[in-house]
Amino acid sequence: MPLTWRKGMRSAIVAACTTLALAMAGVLPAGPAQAAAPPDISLANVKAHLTQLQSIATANGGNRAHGRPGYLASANYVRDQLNAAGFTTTLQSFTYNGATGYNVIADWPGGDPNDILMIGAHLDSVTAGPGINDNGSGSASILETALEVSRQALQPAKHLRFAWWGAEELGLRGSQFYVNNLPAAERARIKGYLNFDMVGSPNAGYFVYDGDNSDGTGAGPGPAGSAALERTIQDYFTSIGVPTRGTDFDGRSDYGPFIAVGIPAGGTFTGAEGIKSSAQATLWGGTAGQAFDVCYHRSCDTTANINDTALNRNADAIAYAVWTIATAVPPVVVWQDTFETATGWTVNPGGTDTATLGLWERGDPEATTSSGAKQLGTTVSGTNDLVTGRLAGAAAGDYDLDGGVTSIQSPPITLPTGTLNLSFSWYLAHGSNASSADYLRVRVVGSTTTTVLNQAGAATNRNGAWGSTTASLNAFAGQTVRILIDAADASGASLVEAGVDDVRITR
Ligand code: PHI
Ligand code: ZN
Repeated sequence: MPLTWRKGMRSAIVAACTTLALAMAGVLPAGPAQAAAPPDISLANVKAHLTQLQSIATANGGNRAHGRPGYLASANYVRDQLNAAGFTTTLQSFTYNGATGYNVIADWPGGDPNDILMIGAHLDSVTAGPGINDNGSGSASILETALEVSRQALQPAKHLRFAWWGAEELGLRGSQFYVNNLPAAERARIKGYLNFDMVGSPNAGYFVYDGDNSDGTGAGPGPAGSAALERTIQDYFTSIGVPTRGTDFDGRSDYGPFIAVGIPAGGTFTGAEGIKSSAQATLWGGTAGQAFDVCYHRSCDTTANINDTALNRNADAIAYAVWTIATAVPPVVVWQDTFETATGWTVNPGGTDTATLGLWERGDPEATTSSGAKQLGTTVSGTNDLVTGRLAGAAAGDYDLDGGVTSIQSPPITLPTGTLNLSFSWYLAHGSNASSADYLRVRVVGSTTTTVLNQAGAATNRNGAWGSTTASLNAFAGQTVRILIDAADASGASLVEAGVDDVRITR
């Protein structure tokens, strides 16, 4: 970044950053949380780290910039604290602009190595000043959070990895180097990245990265899972009664390289050179018509350039997110059927079915097409699924569902108590000769009956495509239930096909 800000520069940078290709694939984080109680992070401790970073800058020409001695001293300060607290640390070096830069990477031993939550902040300043808000604030907040993980001897379900990035101010150089050098297998293990860049701005706003693109501005949504990270952070601010607003994934901080490879991201931001509007001043207090951080990238970004309230709230939000996400108990599969083997499903359990052809069966389905895919020859997992007549026949209308209703019932399933979810994959396909009387329906039958899927046909062409449905089974906790699936071609001869696969109940 140039040292002086010129009119129009931000929009130019935003445009450039927004054109970065953002891979949108990703893996959702584990489901419902049952987290360990998040701690209150000590503001005094966070500020003590800022005092140290200020002293480092003061002793090294007034900055902590890439390639300057104040940067390496900052990296060593952070790393020493983490080593003493039991983290496994790495000083990852890279070269940029003819100077050596460093990322500090700190792994907390334990947790699922295939389910990593990363938390990062850039540790470099610009050359103009000590960079205490930008980004001593994020660096100190995640450092104190990591030290609290150690004090509590936290045993999270997820593996925790903290990172302090070098050369962010020169274009995300450290985080880009880290992501570029991750082996593909290791990249796939990182299920989420939380970024904290400027979290103590003197004229603070409370911004949360807009993972779901609910604001509809700038870049699109983050990779799948980003919305859940945004919600978790928002939950904390809601709990303390502080309203938040979204901030676009414009690519101006170290989440950029992560979302570009499909890793879900989230985080907070209290504002930089942008001007606080009067609406924002009404919402949060502070001064309308003034920058969130008047000392952004200036020599006055010192320990005097910190809003303690904003810093305190954000440090606590970081700990809340880390504890909530990393200690969430991953859902346990209570029961599942992938239909690879016979487990005791019963066709026509009530003896009242009227279908004459295409009755439910378990098997290896043959594909049919008629104005597009109808019966799917592929399953969601393995070779077999539940299908309305697995054979294709000579024409799509052979072995499709005809004549009325076909039903199939699972064996009895004894549910434990607790928070239960049912999920399954399904499709309904029909020709334009079908009608709204045709359907695919899935019900759960216990002491009461709940319909979890009721997909009606229509007099239009609908191609077969696997989708999935999730429903709560909390109302059936502790009961023995059966899953009842029926499909109907109820409006005279028309082309109707249906399939179900991977029925799973998790707690
Ligand atoms: N976060 C700094 C530096 C920066 C600008 C980094 C643009 C990346 C990009 I793309 C800033 O916003 O000024
Ligand atoms: Zn900056």
